[in-house]
Amino acid sequence: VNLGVGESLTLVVTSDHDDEIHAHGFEVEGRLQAGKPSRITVTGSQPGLYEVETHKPPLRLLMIAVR
Ligand SMILES: [Cu+2]
Repeated sequence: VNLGVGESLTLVVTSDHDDEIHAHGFEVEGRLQAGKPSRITVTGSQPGLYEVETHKPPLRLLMIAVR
């Protein structure tokens, strides 16, 4: 996913188990409750390539390229 500096992106994520979602580089974290959609919003600031992952277990969901 590409994101311009100053642009925002909202992700809606539904997990089948309780988990945490973490957008590295943006330092945005959210709690995922089994079966319930959760949303996090990130805003591009520093150009780079950043990972969005869950923690239980560690799972890469997507990469965000800020340009
Ligand atoms: Cu993390």
